[in-house]
Amino acid sequence: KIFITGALGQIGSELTMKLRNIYGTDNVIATDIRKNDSEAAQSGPFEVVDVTDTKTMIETARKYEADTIIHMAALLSATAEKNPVFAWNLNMGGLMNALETARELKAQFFTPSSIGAFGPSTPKDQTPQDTIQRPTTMYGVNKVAGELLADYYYHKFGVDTRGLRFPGLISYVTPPGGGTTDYAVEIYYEAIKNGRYTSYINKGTYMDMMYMPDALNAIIDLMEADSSKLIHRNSFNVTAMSFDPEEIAAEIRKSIPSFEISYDVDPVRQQIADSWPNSIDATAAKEEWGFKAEFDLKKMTIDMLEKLNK
Ligand code: VAH
Repeated sequence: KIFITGALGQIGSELTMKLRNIYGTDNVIATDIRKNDSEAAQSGPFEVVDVTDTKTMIETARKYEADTIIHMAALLSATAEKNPVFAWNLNMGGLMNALETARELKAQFFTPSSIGAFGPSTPKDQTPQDTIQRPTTMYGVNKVAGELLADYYYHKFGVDTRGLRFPGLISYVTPPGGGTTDYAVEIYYEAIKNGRYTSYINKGTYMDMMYMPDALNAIIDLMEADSSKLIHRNSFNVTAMSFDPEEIAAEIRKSIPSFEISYDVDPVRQQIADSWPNSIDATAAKEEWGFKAEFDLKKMTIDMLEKLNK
C-alpha cells in the first residue's frame, strides 16, 4: 500500500493517478490537507491528513498498512520566501513526521529535493552531483536539510529513503502553486488563451526543466531500483532540458506564430532564479538507476499545446 501526502498538489495529483494505474487503485491512498473534486481525491482511497500532525499521519498510514510513504506535501520556493517561519514548520515538520511514519511502519520512503538545494556559490553550469550547497532561500535551506535528514534516517534507522533533485516541472493537469519556475507552465496556458505572455522571469535566465511524464517515471524508476546500487539515494540530480523565457517563447511560436512574450520582472522570484543553477549534471542518476528523459523542449511544447487546446 502506497501512502501519499500532498496527493492533490502539482506532482501528487498526477503521481497518484499513475501509481493507481500501475499498482491498483485500492493500493494507493491519497492524502492532503483538504479534499477537492479532483480525480486523485475522488477515484480511490482518500484521507484528510495534516502533515504537521504526527499522530494522525502515523495512525492513518498504519490503518492502511502502508509499506511505501511518498511525501509530496510542501511549500514551494516563492511561497516559502513570503512565509519563511511557516515554511520551515510545514516543510521540516512535515518531513520529520513522514520519516517517523516510514520508520514506525518499516516502509520505503520518497520525497523530492530540488535544484533549489543549490545556491549562488554553487557552480552554475552542469552543476555536479556532489558540490557546494549554500542556498539563500528558505526553500533551499529546507531542501538541503531534507536531503541530510533522509540520509540520516537511512544510516541511523535503516529506512530505505530515496529522493530526486527536481528541476522546474511542467504539466497540464494541475497548475503549480507558488513556485519560481511556474512561468514555464503559465506561458503555455496564456499562449492558448491570449496568444501572449508577460513573464515575471527575465530573458537570459536559464533554469533546468522537465515535463511531468518524465518526472513521474523518474520517481517510479528510482523506487523500483536496486537499493544496493544507490550511492546518492536522496539527492539525485535529474533534468531534461534547460532554457530561458526567450527559448520557450520561440518554441511556442513554431506552433503559434503570432505568440508574443513581454517582461514584467518580479524581483523576488528573479532573485531566487538567479541563485539557482543554469544547468545541472544528471550523470549519477543515469549511472546508478538508468534515469532517462523522453521529452525535450520541442516535444514537450507540441504535447502541452495539443493537450491544452482540447
Ligand atoms: C519551485 N517548482 O519553483 C519548484 C521547484 C526547481 C523549482 O523547486 O519552487
